[in-house]
Amino acid sequence: MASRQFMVLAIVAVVLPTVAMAAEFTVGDDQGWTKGFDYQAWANGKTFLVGDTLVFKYTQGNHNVFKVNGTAFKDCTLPPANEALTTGNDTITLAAPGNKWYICGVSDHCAKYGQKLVITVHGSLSPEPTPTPGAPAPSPSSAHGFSVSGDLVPMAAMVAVALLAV
Ligand SMILES: *[C@@H]1O[C@H](CO)[C@@H](O)[C@H](O)[C@H]1NC(C)=O
Ligand SMILES: *[C@@H]1O[C@H](CO)[C@@H](O)[C@H](O)[C@H]1NC(C)=O
Ligand SMILES: [Cu+2]
Repeated sequence: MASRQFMVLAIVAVVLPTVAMAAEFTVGDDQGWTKGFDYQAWANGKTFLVGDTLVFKYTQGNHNVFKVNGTAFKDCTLPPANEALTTGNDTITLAAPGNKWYICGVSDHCAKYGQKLVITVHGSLSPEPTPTPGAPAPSPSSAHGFSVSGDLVPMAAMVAVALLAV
């Protein structure tokens, strides 16, 4: 029966990374995109891969979303108003690896209430991208980098055990 176990593991090894691809992250989970929420704590321990999507949810008019660079992120500098995302259900596909910065441009939400998010997007199962020079790095305590395979191995083992127990 060893070959059956191998088959199960092989199937799991092939299927799981596919399932894990293209995750959709609701920024702030149930809280959505709002003032006074610690978005760095929210991002901590999450692994963002190329192809994943971020969804910024908020009551239209109360907030908005600007994609900015590291300098504008730090200083809460707003780009031209016509670059804002304003639907209240703003979906952003993470198309390329690297650091990505998002801020709210309504009132002083960014500067005073910390309504800003920085994440690092990784290429699928590939090594760390080179950070943008001069950009503030995200918290080093986050489980980025090679944690994808680190997360998948125990997950694959658990699924394999569950399948074998049937
Ligand atoms: C960052 O964005 C700001 C505002 O959009 C712009 O003025 C500035 O030149 C940018 N800085 C870099 C380094 O790209
Ligand atoms: C918000 O956007 C997501 C992704 O584009 C979509 O699946 C969902 O139906 C939208 N929800 C609302 C309430 O518009
Ligand atoms: Cu806001």
